[in-house]
Amino acid sequence: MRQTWRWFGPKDRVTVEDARQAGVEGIVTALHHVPTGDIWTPEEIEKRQREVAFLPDGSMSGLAWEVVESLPVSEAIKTQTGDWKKHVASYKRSLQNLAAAGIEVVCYNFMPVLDWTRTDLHWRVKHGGRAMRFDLADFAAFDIHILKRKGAAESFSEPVRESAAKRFGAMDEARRTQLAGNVTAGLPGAVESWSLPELAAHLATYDGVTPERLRRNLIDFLAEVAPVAQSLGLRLCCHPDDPPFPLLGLPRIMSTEADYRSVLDAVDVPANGVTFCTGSLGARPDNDLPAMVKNLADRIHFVHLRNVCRDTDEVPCSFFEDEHLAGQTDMVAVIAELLAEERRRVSAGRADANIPMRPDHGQDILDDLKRGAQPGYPAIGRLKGLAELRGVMAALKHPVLGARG
Ligand code: DNO
Repeated sequence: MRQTWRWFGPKDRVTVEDARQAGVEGIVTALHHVPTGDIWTPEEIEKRQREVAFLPDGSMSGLAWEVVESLPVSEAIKTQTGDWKKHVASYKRSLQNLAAAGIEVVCYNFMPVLDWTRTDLHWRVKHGGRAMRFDLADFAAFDIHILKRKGAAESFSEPVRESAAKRFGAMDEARRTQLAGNVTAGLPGAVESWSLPELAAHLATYDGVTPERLRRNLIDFLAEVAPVAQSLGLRLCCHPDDPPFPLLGLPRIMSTEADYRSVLDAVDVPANGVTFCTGSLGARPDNDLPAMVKNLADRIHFVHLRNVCRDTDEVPCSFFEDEHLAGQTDMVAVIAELLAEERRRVSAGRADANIPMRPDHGQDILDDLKRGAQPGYPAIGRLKGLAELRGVMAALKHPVLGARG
């Protein structure tokens, strides 16, 4: 697998030089500053390519921008309202500009209103480091008591509602503000950040948008852009919902294998593919991740490897981001399936046999606790994850093990 590393651009406190020392082969980034719906121009793309290729002292980094994460899909496209047709046209143009710049893999998501969501960004784990956590009772406390969304209480079970009321009662003002900020202010890479009234207004735009409707809108979008991507030699890959269940009464439609299957089959071109994120999909006990890799294999264009530990086996549930080889996802089995797919691609003569992966998220450990990098994207925690994953890949590819297995 091709080892890549997410970089948020010049403001990222984990630099391209750091990525180089981590030993990665390529960079994953985006033009986070371009408003959603606008065209990514050749000039802006080239500028970011230079920022990746050259270190501050003017020497070459030896790294290139290989994967876009993300080329965001506007709310207008998701709801098919307002300027959505114009945004689709801009999206196609951005794809053309990326292809002309030599970038082939483009990740996006189709989560309404919120991208990934956590209630704690620096939750203390047993070893004293910090990790991200999604706590269902805290989330319910936000939804019912802070946002005060109509219908919120009914979206949770009675025990969760009760814990939420207790939690909310015990929270001081600072924690309430922090919790609201964690949910609404947009985590790294998320394109939008809302105030509470703005969030409520955006939620209202989904009144009457059923999961079936949202899926149809995604398919309509892909019917437009996937053939363009295909003709340009690009690979589009949809990131799963994170967490993989509905929140705030919004539909979520990319949470399971069946969700992916229906969308891949509906627009049946190789460029319509999957970002296989083990951390997102792993937050549902009914997702069998190694089996999902096997079944979706030929359309997996990009991989995020990380692990979660769920508190219970219910959907929805609370979870925290565990170490890459801990948690409930059988990471060795997932990687074995991915390597098997790479071998199949080699035999089929596919040019995309080396699938880009990145160590996704990491716990804050050691000096990460002082660096103040983007939540979930520390230097050392990610490097530790990458080192462990690299060990698994090396072992699984070793001829001795291959011969025995
Ligand atoms: C979180 C990320 C997501 C992802 C987008 C892709 O760490 O994996 O924000 O970048 O959902 O569109």
